[in-house]
Amino acid sequence: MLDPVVAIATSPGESALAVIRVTGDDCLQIVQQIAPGCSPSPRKAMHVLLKSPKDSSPLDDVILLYYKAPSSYTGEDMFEIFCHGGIVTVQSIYETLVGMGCRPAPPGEFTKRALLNGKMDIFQAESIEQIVRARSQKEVELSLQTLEGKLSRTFHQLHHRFADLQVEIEAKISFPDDVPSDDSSIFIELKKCSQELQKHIQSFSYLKKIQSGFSLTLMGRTNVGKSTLFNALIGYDRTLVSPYPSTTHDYVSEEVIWDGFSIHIYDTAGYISDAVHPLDIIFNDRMTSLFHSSFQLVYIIDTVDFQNEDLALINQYKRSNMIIVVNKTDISSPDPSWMQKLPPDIPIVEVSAKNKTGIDHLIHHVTTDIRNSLGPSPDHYVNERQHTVLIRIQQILQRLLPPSKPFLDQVAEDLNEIVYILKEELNVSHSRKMLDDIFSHFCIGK
Ligand SMILES: Nc1nc2c(ncn2[C@@H]2O[C@H](COP(=O)(O)OP(=O)(O)O)[C@@H](O)[C@H]2O)c(=O)[nH]1
Ligand SMILES: [Mg+2]
Repeated sequence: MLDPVVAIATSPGESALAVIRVTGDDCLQIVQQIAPGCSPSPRKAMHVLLKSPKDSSPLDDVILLYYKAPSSYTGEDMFEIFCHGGIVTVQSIYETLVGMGCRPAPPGEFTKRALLNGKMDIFQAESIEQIVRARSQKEVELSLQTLEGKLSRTFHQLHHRFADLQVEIEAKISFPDDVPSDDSSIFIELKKCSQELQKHIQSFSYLKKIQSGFSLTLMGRTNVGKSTLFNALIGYDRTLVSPYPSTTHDYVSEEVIWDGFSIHIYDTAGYISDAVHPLDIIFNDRMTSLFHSSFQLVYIIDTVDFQNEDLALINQYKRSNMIIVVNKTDISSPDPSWMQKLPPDIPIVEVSAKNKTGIDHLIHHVTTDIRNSLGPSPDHYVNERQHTVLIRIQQILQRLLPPSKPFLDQVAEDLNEIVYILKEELNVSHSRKMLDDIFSHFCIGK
């Protein structure tokens, strides 16, 4: 076991509860000094009044959980103290423990110890941070697959395949008379490995897309109900709605999570067709770049006030991932003669933003467009660091595949390098620098 460390595992500020974690050598004796008379049983919650070891003044009324090594997150003796939230109690317990010899834990120290003690491998360790930092449910779902061990199995399988090839080639080079002279099976297997690698490399771009989220911009003439729809979509009254034209200036944005995806919705003042004022011209420029950079454009029409200008703007901004919303259908159904003028290849959704009808239908259209743009979801994904490792291997592999015609000696040499890289990834004793790099991005207490 390593020296004892302590960390506040929850965010600072007022809250019902906070969690303090202690792990390492002597942590049982240390905690017993602030929980006098308490002899904790492993994995059994205990209700305890913590006291200062100096003057026995009360620190807080808490729940203590003791995990005995090796059955703990870190693999060492470990405690979790569930105390009252807020600034004072949490800090006083934390400082008392530091005063008693617990070192403040650096970021990721608990997971780093779990890795060093063989409780998890590097992929699982990284997935924990990915879950904590996830911006969407989809990312959590995929990170949980890595935590469960899918990515570890992928790297192990790749390592086995390359190591088998390595043995086969070494045999061909050392005993050319004893093994078949045809090398084609080796190159077929190398190609298959390269295709497999490519699949995992591509999972990173899937991750990047879901991490950066999607943007949706509401567009349309003034008073068609953009802000009303915006508020209906985000679920509360964020922007001002009024019957007066130009209520919204500039644009406002809010994030929603639909179907596990993070989406930034922009409410705009639309587009000023007769702009002459310099401010209106600047505003139009900003709107235009927002329309172009948005993943999804939602053009809103007022069912009782459909204008030629709507048709002109729709045709001007027509593109994929565009939806036409016919709003205010609580007042009247859309006029069929107008509807037939709309481009037939853009989906149309009828809503009443005021009564919040048709909203689910609109959301369904948006999430379907997101899914279509992403393509099939990978089973799990690689993060940036793992992506760099796979790219490095793929670059080496490319030297061995057509149109190159390498000698077996060259193949053997390159395979040695690939096997070495994969071994380094799977090895429990990673270099200190690699661990420091990885864990420096973690949260404190994780
Ligand atoms: N009847 C009805 N009125 C609506 C609906 N959506 C918006 N409005 C009204 O239309 C006016 C303009 O709405 P607003 O959201 O500010 O439009 P914006 O200028 O496009 O942002 C307000 O008086 C809203 O109450 C709707 O679905 N039905
Ligand atoms: Mg508005």
